[in-house]
Amino acid sequence: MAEFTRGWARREFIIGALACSACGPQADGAGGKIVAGLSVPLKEASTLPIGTAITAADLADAQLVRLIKENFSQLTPASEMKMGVVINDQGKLNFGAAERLASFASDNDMRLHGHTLVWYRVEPSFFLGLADDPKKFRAEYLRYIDKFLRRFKGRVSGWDVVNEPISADGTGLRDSVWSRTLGKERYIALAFKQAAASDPNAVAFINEYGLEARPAKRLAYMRLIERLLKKDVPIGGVGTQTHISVDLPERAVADTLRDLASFGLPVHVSELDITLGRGAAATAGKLKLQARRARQVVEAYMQLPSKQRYAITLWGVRDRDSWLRMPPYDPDSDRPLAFDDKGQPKPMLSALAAALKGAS
Ligand code: 9MR
Repeated sequence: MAEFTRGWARREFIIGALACSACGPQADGAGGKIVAGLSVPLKEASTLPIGTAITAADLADAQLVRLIKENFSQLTPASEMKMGVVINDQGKLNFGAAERLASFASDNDMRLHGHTLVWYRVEPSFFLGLADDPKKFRAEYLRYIDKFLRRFKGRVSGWDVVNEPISADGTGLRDSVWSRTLGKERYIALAFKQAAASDPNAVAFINEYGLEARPAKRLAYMRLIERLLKKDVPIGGVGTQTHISVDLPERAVADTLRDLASFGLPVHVSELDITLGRGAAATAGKLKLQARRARQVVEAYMQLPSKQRYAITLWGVRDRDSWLRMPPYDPDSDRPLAFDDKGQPKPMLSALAAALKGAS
């Protein structure tokens, strides 16, 4: 994708505590109607890439594969590009599972989105073993990123280079083996610099969750991005996972996307799902509200300048495949995605398709 290059990192960016809606209270307003009964395959309704996330094991599920081929034009490996899968205890890299998903994407004309190089939740024992030798640790860290990016160069449109850098309380930075060994923010800067050197054409994303419901966390994320860009760290795109709830205030997604777009970089709605709430029954009312939230995501995204629209990615296909259905979340009842447990389209799918079609 030539249009998404690192040139973006040099663009003017404005955040201003000032112009940023993360800094103020959120409004609750009225919305429009959902077009009922419209069921167009998502990717046909859309001019922008519509992604989903799957695991390599999912490739054995014929129904899932059919739904993906029909509806999605971009693929994010849910696990297979994470360090926990790729690197063994001796530091040897195994790209077998990542390659299977990359082949599936290319066989089906889908763009591949790389997820994720550096994440506080994955601290491989190989790196933990090097933590008392920061020089070696740093060299291996950079080698890892370099090897990965060079291998997938030309096949990946963008990378989540650093995932979830903001602390759980939303005010500071994550503590991890990466931050402790390489420096609080330095590990992020190093990763982006290496990514730019190893694959200058892939959009290098920073990615975070919880930005819609928690304006203070959004502000911390934006401040971090601002500090890094000011130091010429080549961040190429801004991701918002968008794991949201049906109960989110009406304007929260639009405010978030507008704030994040203020850097002038491509924005990725990178892991969209909409929880009904733990243990909530899937009533018609809840599903309608879910559809309305989905429509709002697309409509808000379409307000961004076209060059900043990288993709909207749903984090899974059928409700039963969602991470929210795994323990310790809600194994029995949540319905966060666009297809139900049987693979049938939900009101959320119609709403997404109608909003994408309306905007095209
Ligand atoms: O959905 C993913 C699940 O299949 C994996 O087991 C899990 C751990 O690797 O990660 C899940 O995806 C997460 C994503 O990588 C980052 N944002 C939160 C997602 C849900 O936990």
